[in-house]
Amino acid sequence: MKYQFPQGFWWGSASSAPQSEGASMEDGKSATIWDHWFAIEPARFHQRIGPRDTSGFYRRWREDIALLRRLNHNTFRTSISWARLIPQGRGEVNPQAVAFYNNVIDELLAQGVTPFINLFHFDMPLAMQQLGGWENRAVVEAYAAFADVCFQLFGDRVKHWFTFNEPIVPVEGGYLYDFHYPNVVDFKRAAVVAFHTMLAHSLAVRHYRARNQDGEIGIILNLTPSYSRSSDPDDVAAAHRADLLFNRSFLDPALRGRYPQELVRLLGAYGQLPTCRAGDAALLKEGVVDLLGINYYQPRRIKSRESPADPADLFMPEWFFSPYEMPGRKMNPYRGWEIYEKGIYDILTNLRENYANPRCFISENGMGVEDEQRFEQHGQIQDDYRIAFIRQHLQWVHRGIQEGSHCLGYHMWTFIDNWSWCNAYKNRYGFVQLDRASQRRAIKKSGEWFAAVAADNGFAEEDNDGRS
Ligand code: BGP
Repeated sequence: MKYQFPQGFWWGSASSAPQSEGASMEDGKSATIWDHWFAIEPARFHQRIGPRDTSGFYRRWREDIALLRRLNHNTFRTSISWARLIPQGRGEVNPQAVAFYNNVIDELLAQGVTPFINLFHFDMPLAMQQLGGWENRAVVEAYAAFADVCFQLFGDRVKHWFTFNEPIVPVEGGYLYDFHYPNVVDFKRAAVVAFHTMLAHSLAVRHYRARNQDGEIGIILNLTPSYSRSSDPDDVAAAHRADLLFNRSFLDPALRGRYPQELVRLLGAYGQLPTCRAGDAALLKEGVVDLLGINYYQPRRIKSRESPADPADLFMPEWFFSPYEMPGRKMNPYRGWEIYEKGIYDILTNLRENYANPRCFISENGMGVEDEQRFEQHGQIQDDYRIAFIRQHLQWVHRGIQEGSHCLGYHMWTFIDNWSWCNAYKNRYGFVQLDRASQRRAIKKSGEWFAAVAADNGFAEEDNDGRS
């Protein structure tokens, strides 16, 4: 049997400005929270490698786009750095940044690779964070103005826009679990950040639509399907609440233009709701997307708590559930994430059955592996585990499509080994190997496999190399 994908299926990969550009304080770019955090707490970063030290896309864009072509990508997602384009967060536009992004977009198009452009990938300009970041509505306005500048400058050629990548991650990292700057642990502030992010999203969507540029605008969400340990009603209720807090908190506004009543009631009961102003509800309604990007890495397994939370403790999502370590689960031990391929299909099914089957695509899926050089033979990394990972996920995507899901593409995280936040270069994700010292690039076996799949628009079941 052949897994044949619909004509025009998007084959590609995703990247982001802060993880690939480097030149993080050059040519007029100002600091983001990552530059700042690294400057004050370098020990929080694996081997003290910070955001200056990337695969150097800012200088090597032409070479990298040639590699995208060799990988047979028909689409590629990256982001525009707000701190590069508008160094103070609002006001003056940096002409060097305009020239850079114009070059990248024009070269992608010239090579037959359609650019998908995202506007925020965890990279808050420091100047904006100093105003309070997403807690301050002035920053919401500034972000929307930045988005509008991007539409104005690049919207003649870019037809697929995304307001945010994984907007819940800065909420979790920066305001709940201490893995992003500003390292706050405070649920109420986290809820404000989450709410204001969706207002910023909606305002950007409003600006985009006002321009009538004949393209589409979406958002990229990391969806983590919640599976309960058992059919015990307490486990099921716990999984349901985890789903409300971690998936539906962004999915519902993005696809339905409003928050789930149940979530509003739950947070209201604990005094954790952000303040809503006149006009907010109407604005959220305008934020319903044309296209949903789905990042899928891992499921969330849930059990009920053994004892109720102590009201004297800090209010946290875990008041409502406990994480469950399922015996026998398949793990990616390097990243500590469970691999559960069927999750990708469950997401598509949920979207089809409960969200009117939106236009969507897999915008990230991938496997970070440590010490990949040990798999090198004759100068090429033999990452058969990555090929198996992709193939097994794609089989479930294929099944979802056959059952009617409106899934338009599959993008891998990521094109070339890149800087992964606090993990820096610990785990490698790319189709292309990066030698950090020499900056030499070499296509891995998975890159060749993927290029063949893209050229064929599918792959045969029995075929280990993906060639027919
Ligand atoms: C996603 C992000 C990416 C990327 C990826 C891998 O959450 O959108 O930016 O980094 O995960 O995760 P990590 O880098 O944490 O290993």
